[in-house]
This record gives sequence, structure tokens and C-alpha cells, in this order.
Amino acid sequence: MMTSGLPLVISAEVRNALDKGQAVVALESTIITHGMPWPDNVRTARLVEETVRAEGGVPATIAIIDGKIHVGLDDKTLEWLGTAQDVMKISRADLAFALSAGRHASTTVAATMICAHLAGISVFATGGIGGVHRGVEETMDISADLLEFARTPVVVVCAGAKALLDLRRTLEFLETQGVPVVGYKTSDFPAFWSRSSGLPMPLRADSAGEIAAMIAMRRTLALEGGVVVANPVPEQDEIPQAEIEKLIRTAVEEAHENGVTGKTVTPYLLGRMLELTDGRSLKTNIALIVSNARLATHIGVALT
Ligand code: PSU
Ligand code: MN
Repeated sequence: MMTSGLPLVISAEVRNALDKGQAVVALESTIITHGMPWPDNVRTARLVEETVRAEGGVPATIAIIDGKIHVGLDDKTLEWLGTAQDVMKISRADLAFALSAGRHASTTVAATMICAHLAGISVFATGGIGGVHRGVEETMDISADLLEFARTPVVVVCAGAKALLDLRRTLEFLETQGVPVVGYKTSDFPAFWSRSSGLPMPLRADSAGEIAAMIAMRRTLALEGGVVVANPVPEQDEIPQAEIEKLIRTAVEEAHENGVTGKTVTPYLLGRMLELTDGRSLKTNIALIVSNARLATHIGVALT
């Protein structure tokens, strides 16, 4: 169904859930196209959708297909996205171009937030948000995700920022932008594959209801922007920081030596970590996304 004027196609299932006021959880597509190899990417996308359903919500995976924003993808489309070659990875800067040029594109956290908001969805689950990259003093590489949190009213449930990043600067940036960063049952900022980065969490909540109450208060105050909820990876799936930090340094050095820049940095680093950990980083990545989808659904339900 096309919403008037907007190049927006909302699936019947998602439309119906939104009309009835049910919990809908947005899911991104960059993890599928640029974050994980096939076939784990498609398997994970399905598993995450099943998780949202099992917890009483409706999943809405978001991607750009033939120049239209699709909110809610059928299984055939998920499968196609998992192997498609000519798919852009887009953020706020290139969303309009992808649409006007009739392209296929996967949406990063920033672009997914914009599209979710257009569709009337306020809760979104991902793996790890983008952030301030290590070496920012030289590269100026700061993910557009961080600015989107300050602008677009969507709750993003993540396992912290990817540990490949400069997490201390990422938190500082979010504080400056006025973005609430809430730890779910933790007082430590999680580091994606690891439960703790060793950095103190700005805020802490111990239930989905507490998070929903804060979101409701933000609405009452008419505060613009979103909320970052940081949910540590389940204990049995984590790779402790002491084990993974050396490998991260290797991957970051290699990226630098090979002149990897721009949009390819994050996919390159995730790919190298998969090789350096013998696949363990991918298993952890899958586990944390599923766990985030569960919490996002609980927050969505608490908001209804
Ligand atoms: N979470 C994952 N894997 C990913 C991403 C998140 O588990 O690949 C993606 C998200 O789409 C996020 C993007 O927005 O990585 C960050 O890219 P960049 O650093 O280029 O902004
Ligand atoms: Mn970047």
C-alpha cells in the first residue's frame, strides 16, 4: 500500500498492526547486506523477525527497493536482499538519492530511524550502533547514526556501540547532542561483543516499563530526538573485552594500512573480525541482535 505522496510501501501486516495500536518493531537491512555473510544474514533476519512475533509484536524490516521505502518485507525479499549485489548502504545523506534514482538500498541505523518514523513506528532493534571511529582525530569519521538520535524520535535498542569504535568519544558525543543513553540492567556501557566497555553508563533502567515511562515523559516535554537503549549481550554469548581487544586493534590497523575509508570501514572491520575470531564474532553478533529484538518488543508492548 502506498502512502499518499511518499514513496512508502507498508506491508499489510504492519499496516494492520499500526492501525490496531499493536507493538511494531522496526529492523534494519544493512546488517543483511553489509554486516553479515550469506547465509547467516538471511537466517538472522528471519530469526529476529520470529523473536519479535514470539514476544507479541510485529516485525517491520526496512529497505529501499526500486526507489521505494518498504516497511515490512516478505520472505522472498529477505532472501533476495541476502545475496543481491547492487544494493547501496544508505544513511540520511543518501536516502533521497536512492529513492529519486530508483535504486535498491539497505538502511543503516540512521536511515532506518527516518523511515520508521515516516511509517509511524517508534521502536527499533539493531545490533550495535555506529559511533565515533578510532583515529577520528585524523579521519573525522563519525557515524551519522549519532546525529540521527538527536533528531528523530525513535527508540533504538542496541548492544552498545560496536567495540571497533572509540566508545569513550562516542558517549561524549551523545551527551553533547542531548541523547539519553540508558543501560538495560547495567551500569556499564556495553561494548557489542562484550558486556562491558569499562565506561560508566549515563542512565540505568531495570525494566521495559521504566524505559517506556521515560519515553512517555519525553513526549510530554516535547523533547525532540530519540533514545538509545543499551542491552548487554547475554553472558553465555559474550566475548570478554580482554580477549577481543587485541584482535580489534589488528583489524583497525589493517583498515588504516589498506586505506579503507568512508562507508566501507564498518563492513570491512566486521568482516575481518569474523576471520580473526574464527566465526565467533558472528555468533555473538547474532545472539545480541536476537536479545535486542526481544527487549525492543517488550518496550513496544509497554508503550501500547
Ligand atoms: N549492527 C550490526 N551490524 C551492522 C550494523 C549494525 O550488528 O552492520 C550497521 C548499522 O546499519 C549501522 C552501521 O548504522 O553498521 C554503521 O555504519 P557506519 O559506521 O558506516 O555509519
Ligand atoms: Mn563513517
